[in-house]
Amino acid sequence: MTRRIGIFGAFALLSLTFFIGCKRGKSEQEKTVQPNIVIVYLDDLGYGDVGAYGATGLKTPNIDKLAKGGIMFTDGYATSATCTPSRYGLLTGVYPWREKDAKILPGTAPLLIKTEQLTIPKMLKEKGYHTGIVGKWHLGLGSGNTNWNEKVAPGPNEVGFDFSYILAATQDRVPTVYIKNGDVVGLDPNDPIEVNYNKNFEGEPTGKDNPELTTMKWHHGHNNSIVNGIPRIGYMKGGEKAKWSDIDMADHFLAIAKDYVKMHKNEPFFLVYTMQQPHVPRTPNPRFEGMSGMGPRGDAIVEADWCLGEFVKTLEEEGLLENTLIVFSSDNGPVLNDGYYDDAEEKLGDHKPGGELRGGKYSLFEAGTRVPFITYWKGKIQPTVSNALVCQVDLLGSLAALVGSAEKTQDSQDLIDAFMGKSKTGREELVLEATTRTAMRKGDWYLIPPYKGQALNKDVNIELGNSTDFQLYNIKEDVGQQKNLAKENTEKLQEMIATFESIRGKDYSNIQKLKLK
Ligand code: NG6
Ligand code: CA
Repeated sequence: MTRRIGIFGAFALLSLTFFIGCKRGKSEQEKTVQPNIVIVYLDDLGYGDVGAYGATGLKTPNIDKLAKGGIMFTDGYATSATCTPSRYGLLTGVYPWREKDAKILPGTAPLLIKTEQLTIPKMLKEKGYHTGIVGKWHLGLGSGNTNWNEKVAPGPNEVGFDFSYILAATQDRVPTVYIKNGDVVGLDPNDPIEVNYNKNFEGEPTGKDNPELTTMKWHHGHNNSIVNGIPRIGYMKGGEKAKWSDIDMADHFLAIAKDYVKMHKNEPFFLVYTMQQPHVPRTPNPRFEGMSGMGPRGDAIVEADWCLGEFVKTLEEEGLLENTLIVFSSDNGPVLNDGYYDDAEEKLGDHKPGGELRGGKYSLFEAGTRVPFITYWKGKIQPTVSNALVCQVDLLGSLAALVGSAEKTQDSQDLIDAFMGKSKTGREELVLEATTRTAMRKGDWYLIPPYKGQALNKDVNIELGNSTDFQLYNIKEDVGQQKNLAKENTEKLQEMIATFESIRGKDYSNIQKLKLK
């Protein structure tokens, strides 16, 4: 009897296991979409800087290849018109204006993302991904008073990246060294690094006092410590051997990004490859010099395009291209003179870095945040042009949906169907930020609330979008935002204000008594 039950029991158990096994096998199969995911992110590349987006004077064959072989978004946005907030929005899926410290950070700023906060790499790690970042960081490091001669933490590795190889802030800010998983690369312990953003170190030359030591001249800002002949923002002493070579930076990051791919090709990986081009100081490798005919800014874009081509070639050679989703974009719009005399304005010719859009980097007008935005997945995404309204803040929610994660945030929408080309519907509205001011796009309409402050930043020669009146534009009919319809179309204005305030709250303007209210 016992034996019969035993046999029966064993049989039942076996069938149950088989049944569960089948079920698990099936559901696992259903949800195993685990492509590699790569975000290629440029710094200050404008909407009009790419051939596929209309540039004629500047050749960007490799970006164009992605645009033509994938989805070219005409209405894709960064969350902000400057770097730090945009990167914050991209990685956390949270609008940067919700975080009061999400402003352009000095090289000594503490880590902006909270270590307990959700990020894309954390979400993907949960799903079995290996995660890496190579290139510009600019989201702060450490907890304040960083000692660059010890482990620099918390940083990228504490907010979800298994591997990081970064420059701390920007190419024009000290410290001018690479940091690998928290360690300054090539640091000689006998030559410690000191960094200060307020005070120079005694006896150290500066761009301001020693112009004879500079090979690149500063126009505004950028007159502190001199590294490789380039005057920077902030003071730095020591770390001679660890200092980067500016003209080799693009090659250097490319080599690290390629190695990362080769090293992790046998597991799903997520790589954020953040190039420093065409941010200032523009230091394309001499082999790109003169290639654009537009001076260093154009040459740096040609160089970045080449880097992208080489990187994609590596994916192809490793047999990964058909199993890799590539997202290409820029952190904010274009600027010509961002603090150095480098012929960007003088040699521009007919080229329009922002295309037909008004404004540029730092601006609440469209060229500040509307940027090239492409998704590419060979064999999976059918080439098309999409006018879906999409934003980098949506990548968290969308990639979560792609890999079957339930993670989400308040601001990040699941637009995976738009990113995969299954739908041309994006979000309904989007709040955009530029140096703590905010505006909103909804449908074809664009609202800029009143803000105090200069209308034109004369240093960079960019219209910032400030006005004491509300501005309302129909960007379908008036892509260059020339005709303010706020007084003509009060009904639309009120509707836009209502939506804007429902997201943003009422405390958004630096003008106390808002007009028309
Ligand atoms: C500004 C710098 C500019 C650039 C920018 C950050 C001055 C006068 N200007 O403060 O050159 O570094 O910060 O750019 O210092 S971003 O793309 O990283 O946001
Ligand atoms: Ca930038």
